[in-house]
Parts: sequence; C-alpha cells; structure tokens
Amino acid sequence: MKTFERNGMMQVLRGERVTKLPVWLMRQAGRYLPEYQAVRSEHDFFSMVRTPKVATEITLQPIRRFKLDAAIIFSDILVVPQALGITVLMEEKKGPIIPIPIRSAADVAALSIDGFESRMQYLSDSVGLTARTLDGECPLIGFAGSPWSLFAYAVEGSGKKSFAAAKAFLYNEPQLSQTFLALLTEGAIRCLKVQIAAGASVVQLFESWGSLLSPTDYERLVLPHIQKIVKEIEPLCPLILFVRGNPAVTDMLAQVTNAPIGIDYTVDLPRMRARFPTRILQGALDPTVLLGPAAEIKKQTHSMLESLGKDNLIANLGHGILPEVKPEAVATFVEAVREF
Ligand code: 1CP
Repeated sequence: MKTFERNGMMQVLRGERVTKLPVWLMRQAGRYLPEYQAVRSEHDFFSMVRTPKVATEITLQPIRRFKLDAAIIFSDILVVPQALGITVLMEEKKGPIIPIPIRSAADVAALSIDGFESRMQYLSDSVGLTARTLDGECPLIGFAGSPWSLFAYAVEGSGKKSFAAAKAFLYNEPQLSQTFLALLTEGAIRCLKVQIAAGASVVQLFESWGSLLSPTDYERLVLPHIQKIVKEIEPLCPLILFVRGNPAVTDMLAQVTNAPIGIDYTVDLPRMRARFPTRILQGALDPTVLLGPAAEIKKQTHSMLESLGKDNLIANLGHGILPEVKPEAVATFVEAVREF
C-alpha cells in the first residue's frame, strides 16, 4: 500500500475516521506564490500546462511549502474545450479568452472528440510525472470543469462579462445547447479518465458558474449531464463535486448522488451538515478571510470546522485562493486546521 493511502485525505474519502483532518486549498498552485510568479514570468500559461516538467514543478510548490494533504495537478478547466478544437488564450491578469466563441450549429459541428486522448497526452504525462515525483507523499487530484461552466466560457468568449451571450444561446438554441453540453460532458469524462489512468487518485469537478442558472434550469438542463459524469467516474475513484455560488444546486447534487460534495462559502454550514450528516464534505472558508490578520483566520477556520464537524470532512477554502493572499496566511490556515 502506498504511503498516501494512509494519509487523512484518502481515509476520509474511504469513509474512515481520522485523528488529523486533511487539508488542501483550491487553486493552491498559482499566482499568490512568488515561486510560481518566477516560473510564470518566463513562460506563457498554456505552454506551462503543456510541459510536464514545468507542470510538475508548479504542482509541487505548495506541497513543499505547506506539507498539504493533497496535490492538485497544474492545468486548467479550459483544456477540454481546447482539445475539442476551440482556441483558448490566457490573457495576462485577465484570465481565459476564446477569440472565436461558439455561436452557431456550424461552430458546434466543427468540434470533434476524435483523437481527444492524443491531444491530452501532455496531461497524461504531467499527471504521471507528478504522481511519480510525489512518490506516495500525498495523493494527486485530477480535475475537469463541469459542462455548464465550460459552455459558459466557450459561448461567452471570456469570463468577465454578464454571460448574457451564453444565457441567450442556452434559451434561443435549446437543442443545439444540449448537443454542445453533451459533447463537453464527453470531453470532461475522457479528461478525468486520462488523469485517473495516469495516476490521479481523486478527481474534482468544478462547477464554477453554477451561479448563472436558477435551480430549476440547472435541474432541467445540466443535472442529467452531471449524473452521467458521476455514473462513469464513481466506479473508478472518488469524485468531488464542487459548486460555486449556488447553494440550492449544491443541495441538489448532494440529494441525487452519493459523491463527496465541495461546498462554497455561501452555503449555510450547520444546515448543510444537519441535512447530510454522514456525507463527505469539503470546504469552506471564505477565501477572502486569508486577507485578514492571523487571529481572524484562526477564529474563522475553527468556527468553520466546528460547524461542519470532525468526521467526513476535508478542510479547504470555499473557493479558489486569491492572488493577493500572502503565503503566510495560507500557513496560518493550515496550522489552524492541524491544531483543531
Ligand atoms: O492549484 C490549482 O488549483 C491548480 C490548477 C488550476 C485549477 C484547478 C488552475 C490554474 N485553474 C484551475 C481551475 C479553473 N480555471 C477554474 C475552476 C476553479 C475556480 O472556480 O476558480 C476556472 C473557473 C478556471 C478558469 C480560469 N483560469 C480563470 C478564472 C477566470 C474567471 O473567469 O474568473 C483564470 C484566471 C485562469 C488562469 C489560471 N488557471 C490556473 C492558474 C494558476 C491561472 C493563472 C494564470 C496566470 O498565471 O496568469
């Protein structure tokens, strides 16, 4: 048995009780770390993602610094639309840009899943190299974006607007939207399978733009795709479902699956735990608390852990860490979990 099988993360995911709560942070590999900035200043974002040695180095940076209980592979949710044939650029300080967004039947028809795995070879290599380099120190998490969050970027063209174009497409082209969502679902499933085959022990699905849909529309238009992903991936390894900014959707996913649920900081924590007393939950400190003083970070972390209870819990933030956070604040958060 690999050492990390007895690490708290895998134990919690197997439903075992632990004496030490596992902790990792969403977006732990990234811009708040000076050692990340040093590598980034010399490379384009997607060439970093596509170079296994660089991706491995970035993945390990936060593990070295904070001795976290899980690593998450350095990649991006937008690698799936890229591998389907959509051009994605990473604009400095702005985030992802899709210069030719998906707006018509011809745009969707031009995409293809054929040869998907060969276009994901770099990801397979990165995951493999990272897992071998970790050598059992902790498990490696693979991930993908949910079909809806990918749809939102691919149709809108960027992440900074109201997503009016994505919503208009969804309602004006209901059948075409479902065709595109089904293709993105297939892409997400294959992307997760590539990472699992290469050595990821856990995977997470990011529903970063669940907040754009009403719970009714989510249930009608997106939920069947999520259920397909769960059905395909659950037999292979633990799958954590994370939703940002829509507690009703978080609740819906917890009701229709047995999957571990990643909760964000807008969820009422005591109520969530009361509704799902034995479910594996992950979260959920407001990431902006890390901008405050150490005493506040400790107080809020302890209060978050008290609300969620010590069992069936993976400590994390309720969304990704902000680039403005100081590494010392992360150390304080990790220490606050460890001393709880
Ligand atoms: O540490 C890690 O978590 C590893 C790698 C990782 C992950 C899990 C990156 C690297 N991106 C992601 C997921 C991701 N990417 C999500 C889901 C999580 C979330 O909700 O935050 C989303 C929405 C994206 C899209 C994306 N990529 C954004 C968000 C833009 C927006 O609309 O808000 C941004 C800024 C990126 C770029 C990016 N991805 C990752 C890093 C380190 C960066 C910064 C790039 C840089 O250095 O300029």
